[in-house]
Amino acid sequence: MYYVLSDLHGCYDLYMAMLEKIRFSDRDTLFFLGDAADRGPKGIEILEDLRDRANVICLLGNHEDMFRRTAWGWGRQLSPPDREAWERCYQNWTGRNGGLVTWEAWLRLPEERRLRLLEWMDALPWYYEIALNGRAFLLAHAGVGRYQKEKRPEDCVLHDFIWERMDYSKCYYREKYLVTGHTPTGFIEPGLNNRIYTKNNHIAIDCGAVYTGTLGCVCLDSLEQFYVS
Ligand SMILES: [Mn+2]
Repeated sequence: MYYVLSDLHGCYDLYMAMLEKIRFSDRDTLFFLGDAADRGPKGIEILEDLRDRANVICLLGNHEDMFRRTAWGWGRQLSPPDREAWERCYQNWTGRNGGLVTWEAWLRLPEERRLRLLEWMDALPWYYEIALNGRAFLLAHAGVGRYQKEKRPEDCVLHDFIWERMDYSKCYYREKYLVTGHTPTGFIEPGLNNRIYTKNNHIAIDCGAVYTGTLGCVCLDSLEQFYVS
């Protein structure tokens, strides 16, 4: 079976509880749609766990992107404009976006583990397409920003997949489901009560685990939903 998770944000225990709930095995595949770290405490542990499983396909989220940009630029001799860009990236990540806990944990790692993690994040795909049981899915962290009907995923830039917020009241693709995290479903539909949003060929799975204590997961084979709290 194929399962999708996203936005763990350091909630390692919920992640493990979900793997148990879905009885995740070597015969299954897990898509993780990004944002493993930040806000919550155990992001590095989650990232390394995802990386080390042969049957996990991890996509890049905006938090992994801020993490790798900050970490690669750290301690380098940068020209003044690059230095300013790095400062902005660092402040945005560690300040507004809850990355300080991850940054401090990363600095405590031995150098070999630090570099291995960054190199792995650099190689993460930005989106993934899969067809199963007659349904087609386009998976990305946030969506397909600056959407145009004729625009293909391969024509998008990274920002489109990891930062843009979609209009969930709109059906972008008639022939496939757009599966995303990034925007907690409570913001999409306030009465949703920490449940996965499924309308207009969107499957939005970020139930805001780090805020709500509820993690959602969807099985792409059956569209069955799973929750742990
Ligand atoms: Mn995000």
